[in-house]
Amino acid sequence: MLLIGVNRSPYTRRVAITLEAYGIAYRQEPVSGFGNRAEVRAANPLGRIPALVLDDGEVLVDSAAIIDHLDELYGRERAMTPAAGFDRRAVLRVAALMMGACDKLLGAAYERNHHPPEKVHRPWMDDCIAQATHALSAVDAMIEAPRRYLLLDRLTQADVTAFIAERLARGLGVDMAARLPRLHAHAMTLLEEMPFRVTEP
Ligand SMILES: N[C@@H](CCC(=O)N[C@@H](CS)C(=O)NCC(=O)O)C(=O)O
Repeated sequence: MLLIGVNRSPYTRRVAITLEAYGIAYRQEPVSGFGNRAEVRAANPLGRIPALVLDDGEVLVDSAAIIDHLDELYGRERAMTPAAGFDRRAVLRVAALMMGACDKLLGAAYERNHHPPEKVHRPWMDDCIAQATHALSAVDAMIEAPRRYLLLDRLTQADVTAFIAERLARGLGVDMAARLPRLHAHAMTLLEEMPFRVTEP
């Protein structure tokens, strides 16, 4: 399998972490959505990373769709998103909040990085960051006592998505250690685990 995208992208890293956690062999082409338009568009007509090229040449796009396939491959019963029921809904809820937070944070980053300085609308950036921080706070509040994983006493996509969103928020200048210390500590603990450590950009 070939993973297209750089791990600086939270969506790509989510897929890379999942591949590592499942022990699935893959190669990676570290291209970025903005820096390598032609290469990325060759795999994904929308020009976004990640894309995953399967061994028979089929190309999957969008981290959620890619992970859905990896879950199928790995075995729904063991997957990091449970197959059914309350546990599945609980994991999907956190993942939706955290991926939505990434979308908002990237919206802020795009505002900052893709406009001339005099055209950056700071109130819009702040609104995006506030929306993301609100979602991150909801996950921080789930961690009433220190614990290894957010849900189900095992690694799930709730942890993976919380990890990447926490990281992105810090990158945008949110002082996570001060503002959301439980989530920050959770992310730091996850970083000790192999799938998180080896995908560090
Ligand atoms: N919903 C998509 C989002 C992917 C995405 O927005 N990727 C960014 C990189 S972090 C990108 O390629 N942006 C380039 C662009 O939008 O032109 C997913 O989950 O894979």
